[in-house]
Amino acid sequence: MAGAGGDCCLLRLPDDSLFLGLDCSTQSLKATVLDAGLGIVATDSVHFDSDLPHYGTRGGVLRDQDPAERGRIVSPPLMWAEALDLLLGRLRRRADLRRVAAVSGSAQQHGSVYWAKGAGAALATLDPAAGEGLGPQLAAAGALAAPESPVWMDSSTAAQCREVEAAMGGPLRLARLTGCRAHRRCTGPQIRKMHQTRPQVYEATERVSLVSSFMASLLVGGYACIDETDGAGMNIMDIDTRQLRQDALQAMAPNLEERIGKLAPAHAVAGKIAPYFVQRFQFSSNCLVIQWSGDNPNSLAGLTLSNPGDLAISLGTSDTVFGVTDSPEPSLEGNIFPNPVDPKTYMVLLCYKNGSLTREDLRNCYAERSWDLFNRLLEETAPLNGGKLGFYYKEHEILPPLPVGFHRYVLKNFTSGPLDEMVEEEVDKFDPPSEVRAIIEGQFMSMRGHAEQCGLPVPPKRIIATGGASSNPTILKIMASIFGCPVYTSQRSDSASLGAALRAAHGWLCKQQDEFVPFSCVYSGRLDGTSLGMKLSVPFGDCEGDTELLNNYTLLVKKRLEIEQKLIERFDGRE
Ligand code: ADP
Ligand code: XUL
Repeated sequence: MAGAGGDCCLLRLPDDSLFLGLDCSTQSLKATVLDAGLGIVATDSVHFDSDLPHYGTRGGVLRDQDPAERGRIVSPPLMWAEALDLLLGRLRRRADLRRVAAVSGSAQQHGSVYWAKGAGAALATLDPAAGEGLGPQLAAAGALAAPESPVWMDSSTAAQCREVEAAMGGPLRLARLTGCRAHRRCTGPQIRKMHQTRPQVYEATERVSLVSSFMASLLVGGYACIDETDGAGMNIMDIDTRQLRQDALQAMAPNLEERIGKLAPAHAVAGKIAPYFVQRFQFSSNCLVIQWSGDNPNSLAGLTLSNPGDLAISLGTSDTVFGVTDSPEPSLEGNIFPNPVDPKTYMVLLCYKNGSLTREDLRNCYAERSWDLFNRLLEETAPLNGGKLGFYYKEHEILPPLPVGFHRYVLKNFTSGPLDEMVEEEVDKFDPPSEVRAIIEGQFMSMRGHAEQCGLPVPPKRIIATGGASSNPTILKIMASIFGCPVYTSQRSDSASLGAALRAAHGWLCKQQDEFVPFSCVYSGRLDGTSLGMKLSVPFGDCEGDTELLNNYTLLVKKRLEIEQKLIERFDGRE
């Protein structure tokens, strides 16, 4: 038996088995299928806007134009259900789903799904023989109390966040108890808002799922638990004991505990796959569904991040920065989540709302909608951008908390310091190449400054970059210069669905052993030459001038944080 400290080498995944990982992210549902040697057998994806246009989403979401609910951003859960049918239908042509021993998943964090009374029973009786798939069957059964789920981008809960923080003894106390202050996207304040503004929905709700447990519920044909890792993004779980806190539940909404159900560890089995999937897609009836979790925790697993000196940066719809720690110190800026593959450690995470979609907007505006031209403009401009600093908030930003707006400054004495002689002048616009460099440099400078403040390793030993924009080497080069370390990437930029596939294998092994086994048992000795291999994308320190440039960025980072602070004071509380 290979217990927590035992010999992993004795554990094997059966030779003919496959492990399926899904990632229900903001813009798409993606899949990675791994074989027992951790080679990638198939990948596929469904893009919500283009593959399921009848839901009318842009970037996977719908925006409420009602000024009374400024910042409301939602997605239709039936779209995610329909995407699951569509993706599995495509995937079965590429992989033998009968061989899938376990499936697990990843999903955008914080989003809440409101199941109607009786939905648990409807889930158990989904009909594989019906011409209609999951979406129409759930709709016909009236399974949802709300047709729209507020997602992580929603920022309409400012009032609820204030109320919750006041009830819990202030933002820092709430962060220390639950892993983060009441950020607007956190599920607890979102549920509170549903209870206050749509009481009929809350009353009709039998169960609240996260996006992760919603998808797992479809797969097991009944309510799946929320996992302890994704559950930490709700403000209702005690970050030390991983139990729901009565005081926090009460601060959100009445009778919430019965609507949340129990929490489960991320490596636990949620159940066997439901007959609907066995008959419709030929899964084996023994296929295990391992608890789903959040996309950032799954990325952490997919990048096999375990070294405290490593920093991961994900450039997806959101930009996130995260690392592993065994002594978390909750702060007002970041989030602490339990590590989904190691019960002894935690992940520290910073989240930016203005990630890829804001970069795309600037690309469309200044680079003729082309990443190639965008990169050429980056290459034509000099590092430090002639002292031009840009702040681009197409969406209400999480970090720093600032309303929609673009702010541009030109600094005098930007290379020589000292800081108080580096004076900024606000301007209306830059030339197009400088705009492009300003958004990229600005984001990495902000990440570096805030990572340091949250106790993440700066400079890191190395950065592992992931997410859609990590496929862009010109962007990664700027990341290396600003952080002062080499940047690595994995074979595929979709570490979340890869992480989910690895977690499926991990959960399967834990079930076989009847106890938790170290995650490294899944990949021990196989980091190179498999889907997990990392490659050095950008070295650091080899070129003359690297260190001098880094010192200049160090000064600019300080200046940027100073300007950010002034902006926060200027826009104090404005929506
Ligand atoms: P998510 O999983 O959060 O939905 P992804 O990680 O799939 O998002 O990233 C999608 C984003 O990747 C797109 O919105 C796009 O802007 C960005 N992207 C794709 N290719 C490039 C590129 N070459 N350069 C910069 N960004 C890119
Ligand atoms: C993390 C967060 C985002 C979403 C995006 O706290 O809100 O990264 O998980 O998918």
